[in-house]
Amino acid sequence: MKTRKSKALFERAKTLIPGGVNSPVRAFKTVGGDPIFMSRAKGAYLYDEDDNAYIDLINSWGPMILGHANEEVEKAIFEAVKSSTSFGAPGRREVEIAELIIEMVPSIEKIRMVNSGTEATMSAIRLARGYTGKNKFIKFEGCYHGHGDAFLVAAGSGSATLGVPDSPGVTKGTSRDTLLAPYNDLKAIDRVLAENENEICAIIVEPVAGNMGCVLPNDDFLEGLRARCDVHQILLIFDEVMTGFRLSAGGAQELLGVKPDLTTFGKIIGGGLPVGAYGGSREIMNQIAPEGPIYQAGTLSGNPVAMAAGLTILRKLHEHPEIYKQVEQTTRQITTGITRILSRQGLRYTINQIGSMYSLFFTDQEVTNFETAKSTDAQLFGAYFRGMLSRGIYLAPSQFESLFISNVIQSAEVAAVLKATEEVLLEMHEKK
Ligand code: KE4
Repeated sequence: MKTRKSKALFERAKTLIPGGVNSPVRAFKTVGGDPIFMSRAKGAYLYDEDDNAYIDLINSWGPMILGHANEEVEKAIFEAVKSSTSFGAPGRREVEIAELIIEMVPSIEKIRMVNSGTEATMSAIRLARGYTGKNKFIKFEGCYHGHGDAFLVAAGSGSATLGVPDSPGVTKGTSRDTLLAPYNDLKAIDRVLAENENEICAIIVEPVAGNMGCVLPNDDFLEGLRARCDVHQILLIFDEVMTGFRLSAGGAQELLGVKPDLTTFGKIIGGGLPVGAYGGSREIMNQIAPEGPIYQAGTLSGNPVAMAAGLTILRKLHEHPEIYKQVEQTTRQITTGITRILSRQGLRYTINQIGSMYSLFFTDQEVTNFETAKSTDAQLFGAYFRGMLSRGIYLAPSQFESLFISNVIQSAEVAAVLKATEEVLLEMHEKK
C-alpha cells in the first residue's frame, strides 16, 4: 500500500504539532506504523492522501452514524455558512436543537450547548459540586470523560493507550477529589460511599463504556448506581458523549431504562462539527449562569453552522428510528461473522457488542472492566490493526476504543471486513 504522501505529511507535522497529531490516540502509538493522513471521505469510505480507500469502522470516533459527507447534513451546513459562521448572539437553531433534544431524551428539561464532550463533562461536574455543595465525585477506572484535569485519573481511551492514567500537570489537589471504583462493581461503590459519607456530589459513568474498548454494564449496575444516588443524595451523571443518539434516539438511558440526573453529550450531536452539551432537570440546570450562580461560558457555543449540522442529523435520527435497528443488525452481522471465524481457527478471543458499538479483545477472558480489558495482548491487537489497515479496513488504532458502525455500511462492506479478518487472523497465527 503506497503511503508516501502520508509519510511526508507526518514528517512535516511532527515538527509543527506535538506528536504530529491534534489528538494523541490518532498517532498509532501502540499499534505501530505511522498515522495515515486522510484527504476526503464519502459514505462508508475514507480516502487517504495516497488515494487508498478504507472502510471506516470508527466514523470519527462516533459522530458519523449516517456515514461521511451525508448530503442532508452538508446541505444544511452550506446553507448556514452563507449567513456568517458565527453570530456571537443567540440564534433560532439553538432553540430548535434544545427543543429537539428535550423531546428525544426524557430526563432532560433544560440543556446548555458547549463545544466538546470535555467541556460538557467539566461543566456537569462543576454544576454537581455547586448544586450539592459537595466536592468529591466518583468515576470508574477505564472510563474516559475528556481531558479535564479532574477526570485524568485512571482514565481510558488515549490516556490508557498512552499508559499515563495520571497525567503530569494534574495537581494532587485536583485528583484528591476524584474517587475511583472498578466498572460494574457495586460493592466497591458501597465502600467508597461509606468512606466519604456526605462528601460526594456525583457519580459519573459511561452507561455503556467505550473507552476501555466496548464494555457493557452488568444487568444490575446502572440501577444499582441510581438507587445508591437516591439514598445518598448524589447526582447520577450519564456521560453519553459516545452513547447519546448512538444506541437509540434517547441514548443508553432510553435503551437501558435508567434515568440519570444529568447527561452529557458530544460527537453525534454536532454531526461531525465541534459540539457538546449537558442537560438535566430545570431545578438543577437553573443553577447555571446567567440564571444561577454557577459560571460556564463559550465564545462559539451554539454556533449556527454546528447547530445546523447537529439539527439535521438529530432530526433524521428522530424521524427514522429504524436506523438504530439497521446499524445494530449490520454490527451483529460483523460480530457473528468474526465469532464464526474465531471458532473455525480455534481462537478464543472476546467480542463485546451492543447496538452499533463493538470491540474484539485479544484475550480469552470475559471483558467486564478495565482490569480484564487490560488482559488483552497488545502485540496481537497491533498486528490485527496493521493487517486490517493494509487490507483497507480502518479500525480504531487502540485496543481501548470501541468501533462504531454507520448506516451506510452495507453487505459488501461487511463481507470485506470478514474476509480481511479471516486472512489477518490466519496470517497472525501462522507467524506465531
Ligand atoms: P471530546 O472532548 O473529545 O469531544 O469528548 C471527550 C469524551 C467525553 N466522554 C466520553 C465518553 C468520550 O468518549 C469522549 C471522547 N472520546 C474519545 C474516543 N474514545 C475521543 C477521541 C480522541 O480523544 O481523539
